[in-house]
Amino acid sequence: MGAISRRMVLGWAAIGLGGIVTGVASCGTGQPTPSGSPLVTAPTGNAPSGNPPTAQLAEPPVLRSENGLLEVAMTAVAGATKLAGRTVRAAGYDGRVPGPTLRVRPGDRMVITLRNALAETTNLHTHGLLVSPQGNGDNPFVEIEPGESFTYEIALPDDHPPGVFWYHPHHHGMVADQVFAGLFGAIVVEDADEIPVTRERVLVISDVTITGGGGGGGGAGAVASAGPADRMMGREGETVLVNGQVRPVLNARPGERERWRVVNACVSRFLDLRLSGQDLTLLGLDSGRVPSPSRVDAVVLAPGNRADLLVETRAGTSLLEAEPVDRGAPMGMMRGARPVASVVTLAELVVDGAVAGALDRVPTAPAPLDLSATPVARTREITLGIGMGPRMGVGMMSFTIDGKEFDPDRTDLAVPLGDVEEWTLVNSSPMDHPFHLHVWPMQVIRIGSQQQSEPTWRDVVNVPAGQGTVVRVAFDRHPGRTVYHCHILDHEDLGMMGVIEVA
Ligand SMILES: [Cu+2]
Repeated sequence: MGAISRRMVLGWAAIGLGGIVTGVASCGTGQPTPSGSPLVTAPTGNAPSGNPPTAQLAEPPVLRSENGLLEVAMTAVAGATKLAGRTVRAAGYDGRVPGPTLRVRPGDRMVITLRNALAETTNLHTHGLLVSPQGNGDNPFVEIEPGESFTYEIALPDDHPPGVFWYHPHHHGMVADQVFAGLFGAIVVEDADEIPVTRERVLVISDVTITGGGGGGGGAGAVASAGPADRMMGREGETVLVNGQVRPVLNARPGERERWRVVNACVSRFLDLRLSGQDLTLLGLDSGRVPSPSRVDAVVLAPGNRADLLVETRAGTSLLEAEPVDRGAPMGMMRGARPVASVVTLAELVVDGAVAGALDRVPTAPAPLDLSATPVARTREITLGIGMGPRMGVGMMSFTIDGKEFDPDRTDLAVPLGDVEEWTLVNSSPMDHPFHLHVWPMQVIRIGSQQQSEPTWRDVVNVPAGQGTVVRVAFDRHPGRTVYHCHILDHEDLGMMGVIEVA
Protein backbone atom coordinates (compact mmCIF):
# COMPACT_ATOMS: atom_id res chain seq x y z
CA MET A 1 0.00 0.00 0.00
CA GLY A 2 1.04 3.62 -0.37
CA ALA A 3 2.39 5.92 2.26
CA ILE A 4 0.26 6.57 5.26
CA SER A 5 -1.58 9.84 5.10
CA ARG A 6 0.03 12.32 7.47
CA ARG A 7 -3.37 13.66 8.43
CA MET A 8 -4.46 10.15 9.28
CA VAL A 9 -1.52 9.67 11.58
CA LEU A 10 -2.22 12.99 13.24
CA GLY A 11 -5.85 11.97 13.52
CA TRP A 12 -4.84 8.87 15.41
CA ALA A 13 -2.43 10.85 17.56
CA ALA A 14 -5.12 13.31 18.51
CA ILE A 15 -7.65 10.78 19.69
CA GLY A 16 -6.00 9.49 22.81
CA LEU A 17 -7.63 7.05 25.16
CA GLY A 18 -11.30 6.51 24.58
CA GLY A 19 -11.10 8.64 21.48
CA ILE A 20 -12.33 8.05 18.00
CA VAL A 21 -11.11 5.64 15.43
CA THR A 22 -10.15 7.92 12.61
CA GLY A 23 -10.12 11.59 13.18
CA VAL A 24 -10.37 13.05 9.71
CA ALA A 25 -13.58 13.89 7.92
CA SER A 26 -13.74 13.43 4.17
CA CYS A 27 -14.11 17.14 3.56
CA GLY A 28 -10.42 17.51 4.27
CA THR A 29 -10.67 20.09 7.02
CA GLY A 30 -8.71 17.90 9.36
CA GLN A 31 -11.47 18.22 11.93
CA PRO A 32 -12.29 15.07 13.87
CA THR A 33 -15.49 13.29 12.94
CA PRO A 34 -18.06 14.17 15.62
CA SER A 35 -18.47 11.39 18.12
CA GLY A 36 -21.82 9.77 18.77
CA SER A 37 -22.45 8.40 15.32
CA PRO A 38 -25.69 6.40 15.45
CA LEU A 39 -24.16 2.99 14.88
CA VAL A 40 -26.75 1.08 16.83
CA THR A 41 -29.80 2.50 15.16
CA ALA A 42 -28.42 2.75 11.66
CA PRO A 43 -30.21 0.84 8.88
CA THR A 44 -28.59 -2.51 8.26
CA GLY A 45 -29.39 -3.72 4.79
CA ASN A 46 -25.70 -4.53 4.40
CA ALA A 47 -25.61 -2.54 1.19
CA PRO A 48 -23.84 0.74 1.87
CA SER A 49 -23.95 3.42 -0.77
CA GLY A 50 -21.27 2.84 -3.34
CA ASN A 51 -21.57 -0.90 -2.78
CA PRO A 52 -19.08 -2.53 -5.13
CA PRO A 53 -20.14 -5.08 -7.70
CA THR A 54 -20.20 -8.60 -6.40
CA ALA A 55 -16.71 -10.09 -6.14
CA GLN A 56 -15.23 -13.51 -5.52
CA LEU A 57 -14.22 -14.20 -1.94
CA ALA A 58 -10.59 -13.19 -1.47
CA GLU A 59 -8.54 -14.79 1.27
CA PRO A 60 -5.79 -13.17 3.29
CA PRO A 61 -2.24 -14.30 2.44
CA VAL A 62 -1.19 -17.43 4.31
CA LEU A 63 2.02 -17.64 6.34
CA ARG A 64 2.85 -21.24 7.19
CA SER A 65 5.35 -22.66 9.66
CA GLU A 66 8.34 -24.60 8.36
CA ASN A 67 10.34 -27.10 10.39
CA GLY A 68 8.44 -26.12 13.53
CA LEU A 69 8.97 -22.37 13.20
CA LEU A 70 6.82 -19.53 11.89
CA GLU A 71 8.69 -16.26 11.74
CA VAL A 72 6.51 -13.26 10.95
CA ALA A 73 7.18 -9.55 10.71
CA MET A 74 4.00 -7.48 10.70
CA THR A 75 3.25 -3.78 10.92
CA ALA A 76 0.13 -2.32 12.49
CA VAL A 77 -0.60 0.67 10.31
CA ALA A 78 -3.40 3.18 9.75
CA GLY A 79 -4.08 4.81 6.42
CA ALA A 80 -5.67 4.17 3.06
CA THR A 81 -6.93 0.58 3.19
CA LYS A 82 -9.04 -1.55 0.87
CA LEU A 83 -12.23 -2.26 2.77
CA ALA A 84 -15.77 -3.08 1.63
CA GLY A 85 -14.63 -2.64 -1.99
CA ARG A 86 -13.51 0.93 -1.40
CA THR A 87 -10.47 2.80 -0.23
CA VAL A 88 -11.10 3.77 3.36
CA ARG A 89 -9.04 5.34 6.09
CA ALA A 90 -8.81 2.32 8.33
CA ALA A 91 -6.11 0.23 9.99
CA GLY A 92 -4.68 -3.19 9.26
CA TYR A 93 -1.75 -5.51 9.75
CA ASP A 94 0.52 -4.68 6.82
CA GLY A 95 -2.32 -2.46 5.63
CA ARG A 96 -4.68 -5.37 4.99
CA VAL A 97 -8.03 -6.30 6.49
CA PRO A 98 -7.87 -9.03 7.69
CA GLY A 99 -4.16 -9.48 8.33
CA PRO A 100 -2.34 -12.59 7.07
CA THR A 101 -3.56 -16.02 8.16
CA LEU A 102 -0.97 -17.77 10.32
CA ARG A 103 -0.92 -21.58 9.92
CA VAL A 104 0.93 -23.68 12.47
CA ARG A 105 1.00 -27.18 13.93
CA PRO A 106 1.00 -28.34 17.54
CA GLY A 107 4.51 -28.05 18.98
CA ASP A 108 5.47 -25.16 16.66
CA ARG A 109 7.00 -21.87 17.75
CA MET A 110 5.78 -18.55 16.39
CA VAL A 111 8.16 -15.61 16.43
CA ILE A 112 6.13 -12.52 15.58
CA THR A 113 7.79 -9.13 15.35
CA LEU A 114 5.11 -6.46 15.47
CA ARG A 115 6.04 -2.94 14.46
CA ASN A 116 3.71 -0.21 15.62
CA ALA A 117 3.22 2.37 12.86
CA LEU A 118 0.07 3.70 14.52
CA ALA A 119 0.15 6.95 16.46
CA GLU A 120 -1.03 5.20 19.63
CA THR A 121 -0.05 2.26 21.83
CA THR A 122 -0.89 -1.25 20.66
CA ASN A 123 0.07 -4.89 21.32
CA LEU A 124 -0.97 -8.39 20.23
CA HIS A 125 -3.11 -11.16 21.72
CA THR A 126 -3.26 -14.66 20.23
CA HIS A 127 -6.87 -15.35 21.16
CA GLY A 128 -7.67 -18.91 22.20
CA LEU A 129 -4.16 -20.35 22.05
CA LEU A 130 -3.14 -22.47 25.04
CA VAL A 131 0.22 -20.77 25.49
CA SER A 132 2.25 -18.97 28.12
CA PRO A 133 1.12 -15.46 29.08
CA GLN A 134 4.55 -14.56 30.47
CA GLY A 135 7.27 -12.22 29.18
CA ASN A 136 7.16 -12.02 25.41
CA GLY A 137 4.47 -14.72 25.20
CA ASP A 138 0.73 -14.03 24.89
CA ASN A 139 1.09 -11.17 27.37
CA PRO A 140 -1.72 -8.58 27.31
CA PHE A 141 0.28 -6.19 29.51
CA VAL A 142 2.92 -5.56 26.83
CA GLU A 143 2.77 -2.01 25.49
CA ILE A 144 4.25 -1.24 22.09
CA GLU A 145 4.59 2.50 21.70
CA PRO A 146 4.31 4.30 18.34
CA GLY A 147 7.39 3.69 16.23
CA GLU A 148 8.52 0.77 18.40
CA SER A 149 8.71 -2.94 17.61
CA PHE A 150 8.27 -5.95 19.87
CA THR A 151 9.04 -9.61 19.21
CA TYR A 152 6.60 -12.15 20.59
CA GLU A 153 7.55 -15.80 20.99
CA ILE A 154 4.56 -18.10 21.20
CA ALA A 155 5.37 -21.77 21.83
CA LEU A 156 2.48 -24.17 21.20
CA PRO A 157 2.50 -27.32 23.33
CA ASP A 158 2.87 -30.63 21.46
CA ASP A 159 -0.72 -31.55 22.42
CA HIS A 160 -2.23 -28.18 21.44
CA PRO A 161 -5.78 -28.73 20.14
CA PRO A 162 -6.43 -28.04 16.45
CA GLY A 163 -8.83 -25.34 15.38
CA VAL A 164 -9.17 -21.75 14.28
CA PHE A 165 -7.95 -18.95 16.51
CA TRP A 166 -7.24 -15.26 15.89
CA TYR A 167 -5.02 -12.35 16.78
CA HIS A 168 -5.89 -8.75 17.57
CA PRO A 169 -4.66 -5.85 19.74
CA HIS A 170 -5.29 -6.00 23.49
CA HIS A 171 -4.14 -2.66 24.89
CA HIS A 172 -6.78 -1.73 27.45
CA GLY A 173 -8.87 1.29 26.50
CA MET A 174 -8.15 0.99 22.79
CA VAL A 175 -9.09 -2.57 21.91
CA ALA A 176 -12.55 -1.87 20.45
CA ASP A 177 -11.32 1.09 18.38
CA GLN A 178 -8.35 -0.81 16.98
CA VAL A 179 -10.29 -3.99 16.14
CA PHE A 180 -13.15 -1.96 14.63
CA ALA A 181 -10.56 -0.08 12.53
CA GLY A 182 -9.42 -3.41 10.99
CA LEU A 183 -6.67 -4.92 13.16
CA PHE A 184 -7.33 -8.67 13.26
CA GLY A 185 -6.34 -11.88 11.52
CA ALA A 186 -6.83 -15.65 11.73
CA ILE A 187 -4.59 -18.38 13.14
CA VAL A 188 -5.13 -22.01 12.13
CA VAL A 189 -3.69 -24.87 14.15
CA GLU A 190 -3.72 -27.89 11.88
CA ASP A 191 -5.03 -31.35 12.74
CA ALA A 192 -2.80 -34.30 13.51
CA ASP A 193 -5.13 -36.41 11.33
CA GLU A 194 -5.86 -34.46 8.18
CA ILE A 195 -9.55 -34.16 7.29
CA PRO A 196 -10.11 -34.90 3.60
CA VAL A 197 -11.78 -31.90 1.98
CA THR A 198 -12.04 -30.45 -1.51
CA ARG A 199 -10.89 -27.06 -0.26
CA GLU A 200 -10.54 -25.02 2.86
CA ARG A 201 -11.60 -21.41 3.34
CA VAL A 202 -10.93 -18.88 6.06
CA LEU A 203 -13.88 -16.51 6.65
CA VAL A 204 -13.13 -13.69 9.05
CA ILE A 205 -16.36 -11.83 9.78
CA SER A 206 -16.19 -8.26 11.02
CA ASP A 207 -18.45 -5.22 11.01
CA VAL A 208 -17.71 -1.60 10.32
CA THR A 209 -19.36 1.75 9.75
CA ILE A 210 -17.77 3.91 7.08
CA THR A 211 -18.45 7.62 7.10
CA GLY A 212 -17.95 10.08 4.27
CA GLY A 213 -16.58 9.46 0.83
CA GLY A 214 -19.85 8.10 -0.58
CA GLY A 215 -22.07 9.53 -3.26
CA GLY A 216 -19.39 9.79 -5.90
CA GLY A 217 -17.65 12.69 -4.16
CA GLY A 218 -14.35 10.93 -4.50
CA GLY A 219 -13.49 11.21 -0.81
CA ALA A 220 -11.87 8.26 0.80
CA GLY A 221 -14.28 7.68 3.68
CA ALA A 222 -13.17 6.70 7.14
CA VAL A 223 -14.06 4.19 9.82
CA ALA A 224 -16.66 5.84 12.04
CA SER A 225 -16.09 6.75 15.63
CA ALA A 226 -18.24 5.41 18.45
CA GLY A 227 -20.03 7.70 20.86
CA PRO A 228 -20.82 7.04 24.53
CA ALA A 229 -24.14 5.29 23.80
CA ASP A 230 -22.46 2.99 21.23
CA ARG A 231 -19.79 2.09 23.74
CA MET A 232 -22.29 1.29 26.47
CA MET A 233 -24.30 -0.98 24.20
CA GLY A 234 -21.21 -2.22 22.39
CA ARG A 235 -20.87 -0.80 18.89
CA GLU A 236 -22.22 -2.70 15.89
CA GLY A 237 -21.06 -1.59 12.45
CA GLU A 238 -23.61 -0.92 9.71
CA THR A 239 -21.85 -3.22 7.27
CA VAL A 240 -20.90 -6.82 7.98
CA LEU A 241 -17.85 -8.00 6.05
CA VAL A 242 -16.31 -11.35 5.18
CA ASN A 243 -12.55 -11.02 4.75
CA GLY A 244 -13.09 -7.28 4.41
CA GLN A 245 -15.59 -7.73 1.55
CA VAL A 246 -19.30 -7.03 1.23
CA ARG A 247 -21.26 -10.13 0.28
CA PRO A 248 -18.53 -12.01 -1.64
CA VAL A 249 -19.34 -15.00 -3.86
CA LEU A 250 -17.99 -18.52 -3.30
CA ASN A 251 -18.12 -21.10 -6.09
CA ALA A 252 -18.21 -24.87 -5.77
CA ARG A 253 -19.37 -28.00 -7.56
CA PRO A 254 -22.06 -30.29 -6.15
CA GLY A 255 -20.81 -33.11 -3.96
CA GLU A 256 -17.76 -31.25 -2.72
CA ARG A 257 -16.72 -31.01 0.90
CA GLU A 258 -15.43 -27.63 2.03
CA ARG A 259 -13.98 -26.77 5.38
CA TRP A 260 -14.85 -23.27 6.59
CA ARG A 261 -12.86 -21.64 9.37
CA VAL A 262 -15.14 -18.86 10.60
CA VAL A 263 -13.98 -16.13 13.01
CA ASN A 264 -16.35 -13.67 14.67
CA ALA A 265 -14.06 -10.61 14.77
CA CYS A 266 -16.94 -8.18 15.39
CA VAL A 267 -16.45 -5.86 18.35
CA SER A 268 -19.92 -6.55 19.80
CA ARG A 269 -22.13 -8.32 17.27
CA PHE A 270 -23.28 -11.89 17.90
CA LEU A 271 -23.60 -13.97 14.70
CA ASP A 272 -26.40 -16.51 14.35
CA LEU A 273 -25.16 -18.11 11.13
CA ARG A 274 -27.34 -20.00 8.61
CA LEU A 275 -26.58 -21.55 5.24
CA SER A 276 -29.89 -22.84 3.96
CA GLY A 277 -29.94 -25.50 1.25
CA GLN A 278 -26.54 -26.91 2.23
CA ASP A 279 -25.40 -29.63 4.63
CA LEU A 280 -23.50 -28.02 7.46
CA THR A 281 -21.53 -30.04 10.02
CA LEU A 282 -19.98 -28.50 13.11
CA LEU A 283 -16.49 -29.94 13.65
CA GLY A 284 -15.47 -27.65 16.45
CA LEU A 285 -16.22 -24.39 18.20
CA ASP A 286 -13.28 -22.35 19.53
CA SER A 287 -10.57 -24.98 20.00
CA GLY A 288 -10.57 -28.73 19.41
CA ARG A 289 -13.23 -30.95 17.92
CA VAL A 290 -16.74 -31.56 19.19
CA PRO A 291 -17.24 -35.10 20.59
CA SER A 292 -19.60 -36.10 17.79
CA PRO A 293 -19.66 -33.91 14.67
CA SER A 294 -23.25 -33.55 13.60
CA ARG A 295 -25.43 -31.68 11.13
CA VAL A 296 -26.47 -28.24 12.36
CA ASP A 297 -28.97 -25.69 11.07
CA ALA A 298 -27.39 -22.73 12.83
CA VAL A 299 -24.19 -21.79 14.61
CA VAL A 300 -24.21 -18.92 17.09
CA LEU A 301 -20.89 -17.14 17.58
CA ALA A 302 -20.47 -14.55 20.32
CA PRO A 303 -17.80 -11.94 19.63
CA GLY A 304 -14.46 -13.79 19.73
CA ASN A 305 -15.90 -17.28 19.09
CA ARG A 306 -14.83 -19.32 16.04
CA ALA A 307 -16.45 -22.21 14.18
CA ASP A 308 -14.80 -25.05 12.29
CA LEU A 309 -17.41 -26.22 9.77
CA LEU A 310 -17.80 -28.71 6.96
CA VAL A 311 -20.07 -27.73 4.08
CA GLU A 312 -21.17 -30.63 1.89
CA THR A 313 -22.38 -28.93 -1.23
CA ARG A 314 -25.67 -29.35 -3.06
CA ALA A 315 -26.46 -27.73 -6.41
CA GLY A 316 -28.07 -24.31 -6.15
CA THR A 317 -27.35 -20.89 -4.73
CA SER A 318 -27.30 -20.49 -0.95
CA LEU A 319 -26.89 -17.43 1.21
CA LEU A 320 -24.70 -17.32 4.29
CA GLU A 321 -26.84 -15.22 6.57
CA ALA A 322 -26.72 -13.89 10.11
CA GLU A 323 -30.03 -13.77 11.94
CA PRO A 324 -30.41 -10.91 14.42
CA VAL A 325 -29.56 -11.72 18.04
CA ASP A 326 -31.19 -9.88 20.93
CA ARG A 327 -28.41 -9.34 23.47
CA GLY A 328 -30.40 -7.14 25.81
CA ALA A 329 -30.45 -3.41 26.30
CA PRO A 330 -28.52 -0.89 28.37
CA MET A 331 -29.80 0.24 31.74
CA GLY A 332 -33.10 2.06 31.57
CA MET A 333 -34.30 0.27 28.44
CA MET A 334 -36.51 -2.79 28.36
CA ARG A 335 -35.16 -5.92 26.70
CA GLY A 336 -36.43 -5.82 23.15
CA ALA A 337 -36.67 -2.03 23.16
CA ARG A 338 -33.40 -1.67 21.30
CA PRO A 339 -33.90 -1.78 17.55
CA VAL A 340 -32.61 -5.14 16.39
CA ALA A 341 -31.11 -5.38 12.94
CA SER A 342 -32.69 -7.40 10.18
CA VAL A 343 -31.15 -10.53 8.66
CA VAL A 344 -27.76 -9.75 7.13
CA THR A 345 -26.48 -11.57 4.04
CA LEU A 346 -22.78 -12.23 4.48
CA ALA A 347 -21.88 -14.23 1.38
CA GLU A 348 -23.34 -16.19 -1.52
CA LEU A 349 -22.41 -19.79 -2.26
CA VAL A 350 -23.02 -20.78 -5.90
CA VAL A 351 -22.90 -24.55 -6.47
CA ASP A 352 -23.09 -25.81 -10.04
CA GLY A 353 -21.32 -27.95 -12.62
CA ALA A 354 -20.44 -31.64 -12.65
CA VAL A 355 -20.83 -33.64 -9.46
CA ALA A 356 -17.51 -34.13 -7.67
CA GLY A 357 -16.17 -37.54 -6.69
CA ALA A 358 -16.59 -38.81 -3.14
CA LEU A 359 -13.92 -38.17 -0.52
CA ASP A 360 -12.72 -40.41 2.29
CA ARG A 361 -14.73 -40.22 5.46
CA VAL A 362 -13.94 -37.73 8.22
CA PRO A 363 -11.67 -39.33 10.84
CA THR A 364 -13.05 -39.46 14.34
CA ALA A 365 -11.53 -37.18 16.97
CA PRO A 366 -10.28 -38.40 20.35
CA ALA A 367 -12.80 -37.98 23.18
CA PRO A 368 -12.40 -34.55 24.80
CA LEU A 369 -11.33 -34.11 28.40
CA ASP A 370 -14.28 -34.04 30.81
CA LEU A 371 -13.90 -32.23 34.13
CA SER A 372 -17.55 -32.59 35.16
CA ALA A 373 -16.82 -35.33 37.70
CA THR A 374 -13.37 -34.04 38.75
CA PRO A 375 -13.10 -32.81 42.34
CA VAL A 376 -12.57 -29.04 42.31
CA ALA A 377 -10.06 -27.25 44.55
CA ARG A 378 -12.45 -24.34 45.02
CA THR A 379 -15.50 -22.60 43.64
CA ARG A 380 -15.80 -18.91 42.92
CA GLU A 381 -18.56 -16.53 41.97
CA ILE A 382 -17.57 -13.81 39.49
CA THR A 383 -20.10 -11.05 38.84
CA LEU A 384 -20.27 -9.00 35.65
CA GLY A 385 -22.10 -5.78 36.37
CA ILE A 386 -23.10 -2.40 35.08
CA GLY A 387 -23.54 0.19 37.77
CA MET A 388 -23.92 3.83 38.41
CA GLY A 389 -20.44 5.27 38.45
CA PRO A 390 -18.60 8.53 38.11
CA ARG A 391 -16.66 7.41 35.05
CA MET A 392 -15.99 10.22 32.63
CA GLY A 393 -17.25 10.05 29.09
CA VAL A 394 -19.79 7.25 29.36
CA GLY A 395 -22.55 9.00 31.17
CA MET A 396 -23.07 7.60 34.62
CA MET A 397 -22.29 3.95 33.93
CA SER A 398 -19.44 1.81 35.14
CA PHE A 399 -18.63 -1.62 33.70
CA THR A 400 -17.23 -3.89 36.38
CA ILE A 401 -16.25 -7.40 37.44
CA ASP A 402 -16.99 -8.02 41.12
CA GLY A 403 -17.77 -4.32 41.50
CA LYS A 404 -14.38 -3.16 40.28
CA GLU A 405 -13.13 -1.60 37.06
CA PHE A 406 -9.96 -3.04 35.52
CA ASP A 407 -6.67 -2.14 37.21
CA PRO A 408 -3.58 -3.73 35.65
CA ASP A 409 -1.68 -3.34 38.93
CA ARG A 410 -4.23 -5.29 40.99
CA THR A 411 -4.41 -9.10 40.94
CA ASP A 412 -8.04 -10.09 41.32
CA LEU A 413 -7.74 -13.89 41.31
CA ALA A 414 -4.78 -15.96 42.54
CA VAL A 415 -4.88 -19.62 41.55
CA PRO A 416 -2.34 -22.29 42.56
CA LEU A 417 -0.89 -24.02 39.50
CA GLY A 418 -2.44 -27.47 39.07
CA ASP A 419 -5.84 -26.68 40.57
CA VAL A 420 -9.20 -27.28 38.93
CA GLU A 421 -11.74 -24.58 39.79
CA GLU A 422 -15.44 -24.12 39.22
CA TRP A 423 -16.60 -20.61 38.47
CA THR A 424 -20.16 -19.36 38.54
CA LEU A 425 -20.25 -16.33 36.24
CA VAL A 426 -23.13 -14.12 37.28
CA ASN A 427 -24.53 -11.37 35.07
CA SER A 428 -26.32 -8.81 37.21
CA SER A 429 -26.97 -6.48 34.26
CA PRO A 430 -29.69 -6.32 31.57
CA MET A 431 -27.25 -7.04 28.69
CA ASP A 432 -25.49 -10.27 27.70
CA HIS A 433 -21.74 -10.40 28.36
CA PRO A 434 -19.62 -12.98 26.49
CA PHE A 435 -16.89 -13.95 28.99
CA HIS A 436 -13.35 -14.65 27.75
CA LEU A 437 -10.54 -16.21 29.78
CA HIS A 438 -7.08 -16.07 28.26
CA VAL A 439 -4.76 -19.13 28.11
CA TRP A 440 -6.89 -21.77 29.90
CA PRO A 441 -10.01 -23.05 28.09
CA MET A 442 -13.28 -23.36 30.01
CA GLN A 443 -15.49 -26.43 30.13
CA VAL A 444 -19.05 -25.13 30.10
CA ILE A 445 -21.21 -26.94 32.66
CA ARG A 446 -24.34 -24.88 32.15
CA ILE A 447 -25.52 -21.62 30.56
CA GLY A 448 -28.50 -20.19 32.41
CA SER A 449 -30.61 -23.26 33.18
CA GLN A 450 -29.26 -25.14 30.16
CA GLN A 451 -27.03 -28.00 31.33
CA GLN A 452 -24.49 -29.24 28.77
CA SER A 453 -25.04 -32.88 27.89
CA GLU A 454 -21.53 -33.53 26.60
CA PRO A 455 -18.13 -31.94 27.26
CA THR A 456 -18.26 -28.44 25.75
CA TRP A 457 -15.07 -26.38 25.66
CA ARG A 458 -15.01 -22.66 24.96
CA ASP A 459 -12.70 -19.71 25.37
CA VAL A 460 -15.62 -17.28 25.05
CA VAL A 461 -18.88 -18.25 26.73
CA ASN A 462 -21.99 -16.11 26.89
CA VAL A 463 -23.39 -15.06 30.26
CA PRO A 464 -26.99 -14.10 29.43
CA ALA A 465 -28.48 -10.97 30.97
CA GLY A 466 -29.66 -11.59 34.53
CA GLN A 467 -28.46 -15.21 34.50
CA GLY A 468 -25.48 -17.33 35.40
CA THR A 469 -23.04 -19.55 33.51
CA VAL A 470 -21.01 -22.26 35.24
CA VAL A 471 -17.59 -23.30 33.92
CA ARG A 472 -14.72 -25.48 35.08
CA VAL A 473 -11.09 -24.68 34.37
CA ALA A 474 -7.95 -26.80 34.81
CA PHE A 475 -5.03 -24.50 35.58
CA ASP A 476 -2.68 -27.36 34.83
CA ARG A 477 0.06 -25.43 33.02
CA HIS A 478 1.22 -22.05 31.74
CA PRO A 479 1.76 -20.23 35.04
CA GLY A 480 1.65 -16.46 34.77
CA ARG A 481 -0.48 -13.36 34.98
CA THR A 482 -3.15 -12.53 32.44
CA VAL A 483 -6.77 -11.36 32.10
CA TYR A 484 -10.42 -12.38 31.83
CA HIS A 485 -13.01 -10.00 30.44
CA CYS A 486 -16.19 -9.32 28.53
CA HIS A 487 -15.57 -9.83 24.80
CA ILE A 488 -17.89 -7.02 23.86
CA LEU A 489 -14.68 -5.09 23.41
CA ASP A 490 -16.27 -1.74 24.28
CA HIS A 491 -17.24 -3.20 27.67
CA GLU A 492 -13.72 -4.49 28.19
CA ASP A 493 -12.32 -1.02 27.37
CA LEU A 494 -14.82 0.52 29.81
CA GLY A 495 -13.46 -1.62 32.65
CA MET A 496 -15.11 -5.05 32.52
CA MET A 497 -11.83 -6.96 32.91
CA GLY A 498 -9.92 -8.57 35.76
CA VAL A 499 -6.42 -9.94 36.36
CA ILE A 500 -5.69 -13.59 37.19
CA GLU A 501 -2.33 -14.94 38.35
CA VAL A 502 -1.58 -18.67 38.28
CA ALA A 503 1.51 -19.68 40.24
CU1 LIG B 1 -20.14 -6.96 28.16
